Amino acid sequence: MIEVTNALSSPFVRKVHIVTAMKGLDRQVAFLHPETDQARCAALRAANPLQKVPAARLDDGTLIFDSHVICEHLDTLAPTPRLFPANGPERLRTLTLASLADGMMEAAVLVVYEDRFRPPEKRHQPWVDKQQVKVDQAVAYLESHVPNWVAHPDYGHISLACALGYMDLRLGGRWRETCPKLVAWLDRFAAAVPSFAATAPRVG
Ligand SMILES: N[C@@H](CCC(=O)N[C@@H](CS)C(=O)NCC(=O)O)C(=O)O
Repeated sequence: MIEVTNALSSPFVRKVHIVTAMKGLDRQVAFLHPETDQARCAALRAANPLQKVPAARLDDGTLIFDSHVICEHLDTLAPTPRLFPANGPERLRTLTLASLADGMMEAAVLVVYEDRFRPPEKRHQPWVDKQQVKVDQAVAYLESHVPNWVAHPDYGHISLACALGYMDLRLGGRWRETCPKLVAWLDRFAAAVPSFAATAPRVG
Protein backbone atom coordinates (compact mmCIF):
# COMPACT_ATOMS: atom_id res chain seq x y z
CA MET A 1 0.00 0.00 0.00
CA ILE A 2 1.34 3.45 -0.91
CA GLU A 3 0.96 5.89 1.98
CA VAL A 4 0.44 9.58 1.25
CA THR A 5 0.35 12.48 3.70
CA ASN A 6 -3.04 14.11 3.58
CA ALA A 7 -4.09 17.70 4.25
CA LEU A 8 -7.64 18.93 4.08
CA SER A 9 -7.05 22.07 2.06
CA SER A 10 -3.74 21.54 0.24
CA PRO A 11 -4.14 21.97 -3.53
CA PHE A 12 -0.98 19.88 -4.04
CA VAL A 13 -2.47 16.97 -2.10
CA ARG A 14 -5.70 17.41 -4.04
CA LYS A 15 -3.82 16.70 -7.28
CA VAL A 16 -2.74 13.34 -5.84
CA HIS A 17 -6.31 12.53 -4.74
CA ILE A 18 -7.65 13.27 -8.21
CA VAL A 19 -4.94 11.26 -9.99
CA THR A 20 -5.59 8.34 -7.62
CA ALA A 21 -9.30 8.43 -8.43
CA MET A 22 -8.85 8.87 -12.20
CA LYS A 23 -6.42 5.97 -12.34
CA GLY A 24 -8.69 3.73 -10.20
CA LEU A 25 -5.96 3.26 -7.59
CA ASP A 26 -8.07 3.74 -4.44
CA ARG A 27 -7.12 0.29 -3.15
CA GLN A 28 -3.42 0.88 -3.69
CA VAL A 29 -3.11 4.34 -2.15
CA ALA A 30 -3.87 5.19 1.48
CA PHE A 31 -4.15 8.85 2.43
CA LEU A 32 -3.06 9.27 6.04
CA HIS A 33 -5.56 11.35 7.91
CA PRO A 34 -3.95 14.33 9.66
CA GLU A 35 -6.03 13.71 12.79
CA THR A 36 -6.60 9.95 13.07
CA ASP A 37 -3.15 8.98 11.68
CA GLN A 38 -1.39 11.88 13.33
CA ALA A 39 1.86 10.11 14.29
CA ARG A 40 2.36 8.31 10.95
CA CYS A 41 1.43 11.46 9.09
CA ALA A 42 3.94 13.53 11.08
CA ALA A 43 6.68 10.91 10.58
CA LEU A 44 6.14 10.78 6.85
CA ARG A 45 6.04 14.55 6.58
CA ALA A 46 9.22 14.83 8.67
CA ALA A 47 10.95 12.31 6.41
CA ASN A 48 10.70 14.89 3.63
CA PRO A 49 13.60 17.28 4.33
CA LEU A 50 11.44 20.08 2.96
CA GLN A 51 8.69 19.16 5.47
CA LYS A 52 6.00 19.73 2.90
CA VAL A 53 2.94 17.74 1.92
CA PRO A 54 2.34 15.66 -0.05
CA ALA A 55 5.02 13.04 0.52
CA ALA A 56 4.51 9.34 -0.19
CA ARG A 57 6.04 6.08 1.00
CA LEU A 58 5.98 3.25 -1.52
CA ASP A 59 5.50 -0.46 -0.66
CA ASP A 60 9.27 -1.01 -0.52
CA GLY A 61 9.79 1.95 1.83
CA THR A 62 10.99 4.39 -0.83
CA LEU A 63 10.07 7.96 0.03
CA ILE A 64 9.01 10.17 -2.88
CA PHE A 65 7.93 13.79 -3.19
CA ASP A 66 6.69 16.24 -4.42
CA SER A 67 3.14 16.19 -5.88
CA HIS A 68 4.45 16.04 -9.45
CA VAL A 69 6.68 13.04 -8.73
CA ILE A 70 3.93 11.23 -6.81
CA CYS A 71 1.37 11.85 -9.58
CA GLU A 72 3.78 10.75 -12.31
CA HIS A 73 4.54 7.56 -10.38
CA LEU A 74 0.82 6.81 -9.91
CA ASP A 75 0.32 7.32 -13.63
CA THR A 76 2.66 4.37 -14.29
CA LEU A 77 0.61 2.00 -12.11
CA ALA A 78 -2.42 1.69 -14.40
CA PRO A 79 -2.51 2.05 -18.18
CA THR A 80 -5.48 4.38 -18.62
CA PRO A 81 -6.24 7.19 -18.73
CA ARG A 82 -2.71 8.31 -19.54
CA LEU A 83 -2.17 11.54 -17.57
CA PHE A 84 1.47 12.25 -18.50
CA PRO A 85 1.99 12.11 -22.26
CA ALA A 86 5.12 10.38 -23.55
CA ASN A 87 8.04 12.51 -24.73
CA GLY A 88 7.29 15.15 -27.32
CA PRO A 89 5.33 18.39 -27.67
CA GLU A 90 2.29 17.02 -25.83
CA ARG A 91 4.39 16.24 -22.77
CA LEU A 92 6.02 19.67 -22.83
CA ARG A 93 2.62 21.32 -23.04
CA THR A 94 1.28 19.27 -20.13
CA LEU A 95 4.30 19.88 -17.90
CA THR A 96 4.42 23.60 -18.68
CA LEU A 97 0.75 24.01 -17.82
CA ALA A 98 1.35 22.05 -14.60
CA SER A 99 4.32 24.30 -13.74
CA LEU A 100 2.23 27.39 -14.29
CA ALA A 101 -0.49 25.98 -12.03
CA ASP A 102 2.06 24.99 -9.37
CA GLY A 103 3.49 28.52 -9.51
CA MET A 104 0.01 29.97 -8.95
CA MET A 105 -0.52 27.69 -5.96
CA GLU A 106 2.91 28.47 -4.51
CA ALA A 107 2.31 32.23 -4.79
CA ALA A 108 -1.15 31.89 -3.22
CA VAL A 109 0.23 29.71 -0.41
CA LEU A 110 2.83 32.41 0.34
CA VAL A 111 0.07 35.03 0.56
CA VAL A 112 -1.79 32.80 3.02
CA TYR A 113 1.36 32.06 5.06
CA GLU A 114 2.18 35.77 5.37
CA ASP A 115 -1.05 36.14 7.32
CA ARG A 116 -0.81 32.84 9.15
CA PHE A 117 2.80 32.75 10.25
CA ARG A 118 4.07 36.33 10.33
CA PRO A 119 3.16 38.69 13.18
CA PRO A 120 1.14 41.68 11.93
CA GLU A 121 3.94 44.19 12.63
CA LYS A 122 6.33 42.19 10.44
CA ARG A 123 4.06 41.84 7.41
CA HIS A 124 5.33 43.47 4.26
CA GLN A 125 2.46 44.31 1.92
CA PRO A 126 4.60 45.00 -1.21
CA TRP A 127 5.90 41.44 -1.01
CA VAL A 128 2.35 40.06 -0.70
CA ASP A 129 1.32 42.22 -3.66
CA LYS A 130 4.20 40.77 -5.67
CA GLN A 131 2.83 37.24 -5.11
CA GLN A 132 -0.68 38.40 -6.01
CA VAL A 133 0.65 39.88 -9.29
CA LYS A 134 2.00 36.43 -10.24
CA VAL A 135 -1.42 34.91 -9.67
CA ASP A 136 -3.17 37.73 -11.56
CA GLN A 137 -0.78 37.49 -14.51
CA ALA A 138 -1.15 33.74 -14.66
CA VAL A 139 -4.96 33.84 -14.78
CA ALA A 140 -4.87 36.65 -17.38
CA TYR A 141 -2.50 34.54 -19.51
CA LEU A 142 -4.73 31.48 -19.15
CA GLU A 143 -7.86 33.46 -20.01
CA SER A 144 -6.28 34.23 -23.38
CA HIS A 145 -4.72 30.75 -23.77
CA VAL A 146 -7.51 28.53 -22.46
CA PRO A 147 -6.15 24.96 -22.40
CA ASN A 148 -8.05 22.16 -24.02
CA TRP A 149 -8.04 18.39 -23.95
CA VAL A 150 -8.91 15.84 -26.60
CA ALA A 151 -9.94 12.54 -24.98
CA HIS A 152 -9.68 13.40 -21.29
CA PRO A 153 -8.01 15.98 -19.00
CA ASP A 154 -4.37 15.24 -18.22
CA TYR A 155 -1.99 16.16 -15.38
CA GLY A 156 -1.64 19.76 -16.57
CA HIS A 157 -5.42 20.24 -16.53
CA ILE A 158 -5.71 18.58 -13.11
CA SER A 159 -3.07 20.96 -11.74
CA LEU A 160 -4.82 24.00 -13.16
CA ALA A 161 -8.18 22.94 -11.72
CA CYS A 162 -6.59 22.52 -8.28
CA ALA A 163 -4.95 25.96 -8.57
CA LEU A 164 -8.26 27.62 -9.45
CA GLY A 165 -10.00 25.73 -6.63
CA TYR A 166 -7.40 27.09 -4.23
CA MET A 167 -7.96 30.66 -5.53
CA ASP A 168 -11.63 30.13 -4.73
CA LEU A 169 -10.84 28.89 -1.24
CA ARG A 170 -8.13 31.32 -0.19
CA LEU A 171 -8.21 34.35 -2.49
CA GLY A 172 -11.96 34.91 -2.52
CA GLY A 173 -12.48 33.63 -6.07
CA ARG A 174 -11.63 37.06 -7.48
CA TRP A 175 -10.18 35.50 -10.65
CA ARG A 176 -13.78 34.71 -11.66
CA GLU A 177 -14.60 38.41 -12.17
CA THR A 178 -12.17 38.81 -15.08
CA CYS A 179 -11.92 35.31 -16.53
CA PRO A 180 -15.26 34.06 -17.91
CA LYS A 181 -13.58 31.61 -20.30
CA LEU A 182 -11.60 30.10 -17.46
CA VAL A 183 -14.76 29.84 -15.33
CA ALA A 184 -16.42 27.90 -18.16
CA TRP A 185 -13.28 25.78 -18.48
CA LEU A 186 -13.40 24.85 -14.79
CA ASP A 187 -17.07 23.88 -15.12
CA ARG A 188 -16.16 21.62 -18.06
CA PHE A 189 -13.32 20.11 -16.05
CA ALA A 190 -15.61 19.45 -13.08
CA ALA A 191 -18.13 17.73 -15.36
CA ALA A 192 -15.40 15.53 -16.88
CA VAL A 193 -13.67 14.67 -13.59
CA PRO A 194 -16.12 13.81 -10.77
CA SER A 195 -13.28 13.51 -8.23
CA PHE A 196 -12.74 17.27 -8.52
CA ALA A 197 -16.03 17.99 -6.72
CA ALA A 198 -15.50 15.03 -4.41
CA THR A 199 -12.18 16.51 -3.22
CA ALA A 200 -13.39 20.07 -2.67
CA PRO A 201 -11.11 21.53 0.02
CA ARG A 202 -12.23 21.99 3.59
CA VAL A 203 -10.96 25.05 5.38
CA GLY A 204 -8.20 24.13 7.80
N1 LIG B 1 6.21 21.66 -4.71
C1 LIG B 1 5.45 21.03 -3.65
C2 LIG B 1 4.69 22.09 -2.87
C3 LIG B 1 3.97 21.50 -1.66
C4 LIG B 1 3.56 22.56 -0.64
O1 LIG B 1 3.95 23.73 -0.73
N2 LIG B 1 2.73 22.13 0.30
C5 LIG B 1 2.33 23.03 1.38
C6 LIG B 1 0.89 22.76 1.78
S1 LIG B 1 -0.23 23.34 0.54
C7 LIG B 1 3.20 22.73 2.59
O2 LIG B 1 3.47 21.60 2.90
N3 LIG B 1 3.61 23.78 3.29
C8 LIG B 1 4.38 23.68 4.49
C9 LIG B 1 5.69 24.39 4.37
O3 LIG B 1 5.94 25.06 3.35
O4 LIG B 1 6.47 24.28 5.31
C10 LIG B 1 4.51 19.97 -4.25
O5 LIG B 1 4.19 20.06 -5.44
O6 LIG B 1 4.15 19.01 -3.55
